[in-house]
Amino acid sequence: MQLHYAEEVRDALAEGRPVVALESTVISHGLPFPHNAEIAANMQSAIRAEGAVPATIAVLGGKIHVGLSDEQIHHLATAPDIRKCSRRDFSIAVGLKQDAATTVAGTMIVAHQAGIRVFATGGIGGVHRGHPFDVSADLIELGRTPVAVVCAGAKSILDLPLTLEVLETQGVPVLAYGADTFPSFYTRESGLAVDERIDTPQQAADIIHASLSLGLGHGVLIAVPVAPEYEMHAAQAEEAIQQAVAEADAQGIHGKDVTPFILSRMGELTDGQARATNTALLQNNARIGGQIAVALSARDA
Ligand code: PSU
Ligand code: MN
Repeated sequence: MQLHYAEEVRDALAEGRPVVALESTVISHGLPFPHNAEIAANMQSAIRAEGAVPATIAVLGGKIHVGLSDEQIHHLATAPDIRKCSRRDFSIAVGLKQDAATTVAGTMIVAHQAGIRVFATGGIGGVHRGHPFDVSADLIELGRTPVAVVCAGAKSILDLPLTLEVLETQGVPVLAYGADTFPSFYTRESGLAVDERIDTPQQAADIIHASLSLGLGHGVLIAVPVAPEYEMHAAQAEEAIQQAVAEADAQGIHGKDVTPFILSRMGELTDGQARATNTALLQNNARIGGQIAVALSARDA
C-alpha cells in the first residue's frame, strides 16, 4: 500500500515518537460543518498536548494520506461527495482517484500499514438494532488488524449486546477505561460486561504491547466513558434513538447511509445535546489516545 505522509508524521514515525491515528468519516459524515472542522482541529491539539503527533487519515484524489493539512481537513468537512471508505472501498477510491473518508475499519487498515498502533475516535460501528445482519465492517477489522482503538463505546443506536457478541467471536479484547461496564457513547454505562477494567495509560500500553508480541493479529478496543458533566440523560438519548431508528426504517435508509442518517437526526432531535456530548467525548478520547501512545513509546525505549 503506497502511503503519502505529512512531514511531521513521517519524522515522528522514523524517530519512534508517539503517533495517534484519527479517522475522517467523523469529519465528512459524522458531524455538520463547522463543528466537524473545529472538532478535528481540537482532537489534533489534544493529542499534541500529550506529546504525541496526530495523523488524520483519508484518501484524496486516489492517494492515501497519513496526516492532513488544515486545507485538506476543510475540504473533507465541506465537500458534498466524499465516499465513506471501509475495507471494500479502497480499491474503488484509489482506482478511480476519488476522495474518500476512512471509517474506523478503513483507518485501522492504513494505520497498521503506517506502523501506527493507537487510534482515537468517537464511536465504533456495530450491529444495527432490528437488523442483525447489518454488522459494521469495523467489528471484523478489529478481529484482523492489530491497532488499538480508543472510543466511547458504541452508540445505543446499535444493538450493544449483539455488538459485544460479534467482538467476542472475532477475538477482540474489550477494555473499559476507568469504568466497570461498556460505555454506550451518549451515556457512561450500558450495564454490559467487558473483558477487563483498566485505569491507566500504562495498563493499556501493557496490553497493547502483549497483543503485538503474541502476534495474534487482532486489535484491542479501549472504551472510555464520556465525562459525567457531558453525559446525556439516558431516557432522552433513548427516546431520540428510537425515533431516529424508526425514521431510518420508514424511509428505507440502508447500508452505509444508516449511521450518518441517524447521527444527523440525533443532533436535530436533541437540540444539539447529542452533538455537545459527541464533541466532548471525541476530544477526551484524543487526549487519552495521546497518553496511551506516549506510554507505549516509553515502553519501547
Ligand atoms: N459512530 C459515531 N460516529 C461516526 C461513526 C460511527 O458515533 O462518525 C462512523 C465511523 O467512521 C464508523 C462508521 O467507523 O460510522 C461505521 O459505519 P457503518 O455502521 O456503516 O459500518
Ligand atoms: Mn452497516
